[in-house]
Amino acid sequence: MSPAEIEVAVISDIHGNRWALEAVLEDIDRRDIREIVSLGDSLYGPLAPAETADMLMGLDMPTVRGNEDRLVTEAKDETANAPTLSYVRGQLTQAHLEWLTGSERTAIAYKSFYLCHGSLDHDDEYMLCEVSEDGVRARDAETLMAMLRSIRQPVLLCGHDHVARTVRLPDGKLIVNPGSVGLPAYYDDVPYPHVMEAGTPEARYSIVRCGQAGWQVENVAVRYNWEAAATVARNNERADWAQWLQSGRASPGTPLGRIGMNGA
Ligand SMILES: [Mn+2]
Repeated sequence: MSPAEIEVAVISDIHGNRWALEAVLEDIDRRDIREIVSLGDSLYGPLAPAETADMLMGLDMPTVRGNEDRLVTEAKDETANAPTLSYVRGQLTQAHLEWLTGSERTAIAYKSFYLCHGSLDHDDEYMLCEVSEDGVRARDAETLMAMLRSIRQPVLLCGHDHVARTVRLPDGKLIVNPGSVGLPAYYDDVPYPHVMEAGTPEARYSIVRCGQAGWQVENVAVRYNWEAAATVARNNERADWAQWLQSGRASPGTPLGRIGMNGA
């Protein structure tokens, strides 16, 4: 495949939302895009982890492992104080868990793409922004160029913060975060309390192409049945997830969860 012919759909952070995944895969298929890569955090959440795993296993695409995937595979039996984690573990078969364990933390795909879930070194650290006591702040170009110095591929694909964002660096590299297929907003308290939000409930993904004009990114937002997903979240005692799914917002002042997204 020469660079001029590359067209790849990038999906990330599905979080067991099979309704959103189904809609995104249909959209990708409708556009006749054949190549898909996935950036991890595929199954964790109070939704439909087993059905999501079945769909993903059938796709056989380059996939990296996210922090929540690691949490799911490394969880011990004593997860009583982590009801969502224990729900996910209870739904998954041995085959699902083996598939989840099979992904590496980083990968190279179609020669031009370097895949990671969070930052290059940590699956639970954001690439494009940093969180401090003062809030969430975008990393500047200098910092990002230094972080990517060892990467030879022209395009870095990353997820984890659930917000679609593309950064073109002065050295020519492109960083693409496709946003989240399955969870458009969340509150988390690690490393400091913060909110991430897409602002609308649609499922997000990106299409990355290389043609005569160089690398181009198209961000896509797909409508799907988020009420169905929210109902399942509510039935699994996660009113916080239900609210994030329905609104794409997790602002203070809206009914936030008792615990953060990573609070398991
Ligand atoms: Mn993550």
